[in-house]
Amino acid sequence: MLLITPAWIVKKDALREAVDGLGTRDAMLIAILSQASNAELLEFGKDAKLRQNVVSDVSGEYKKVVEQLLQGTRPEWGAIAPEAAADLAHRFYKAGEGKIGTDESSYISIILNNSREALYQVNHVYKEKHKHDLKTAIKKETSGNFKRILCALLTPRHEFFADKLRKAMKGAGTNERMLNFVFSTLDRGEIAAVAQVYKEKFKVSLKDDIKGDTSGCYQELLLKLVD
Ligand SMILES: [Ca+2]
Repeated sequence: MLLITPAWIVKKDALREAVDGLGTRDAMLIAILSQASNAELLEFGKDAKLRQNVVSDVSGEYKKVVEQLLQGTRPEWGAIAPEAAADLAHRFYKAGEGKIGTDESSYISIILNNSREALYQVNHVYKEKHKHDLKTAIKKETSGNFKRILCALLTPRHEFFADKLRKAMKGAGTNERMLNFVFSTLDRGEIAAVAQVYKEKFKVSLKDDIKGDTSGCYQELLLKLVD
């Protein structure tokens, strides 16, 4: 059933589940919100009860990012002029590594008001100038779920899901919830792209890890999806 339900409905259910009951499963919340399209984010935000549950479960700077994401206004594509990328890289430095303390709202504003493509350009400039990337800067300057969601927003989509699958299988036990989420929300083309990144990054095929960490019909099903 899971596999023929439209992706946005699976995501919405997973989001509801992540904030239901005691505590929040932040890894899932971050995976859903950081990789959803604007149309999906708006769909989640329109459900008043769900929106309220999500927003009341998070706090601080992390909450600001979540609230802004649910507005569905982050540009989804588009490169920017080289000068604009250089300017943003400079602002990013000034907001974090280039000052005592951290200007979190500038970090949020830069990351949530630019497309992944634009941020890739900014990252390139930043790396040339400061010898490491934006994520390294974020890890030095921020912490907790705020750090995690900003890093998730900067990670290329296929790499993000490759990391999630690896962790779901190689962490303690097997996180079937996350495996199901990834396999039921990505289409075959995306799964193939994720499998390729997986192999490059972890030097082992996604299929081999699935064989090592799952069994029975479940394993067969996952292997079919990777084919
Ligand atoms: Ca600083």
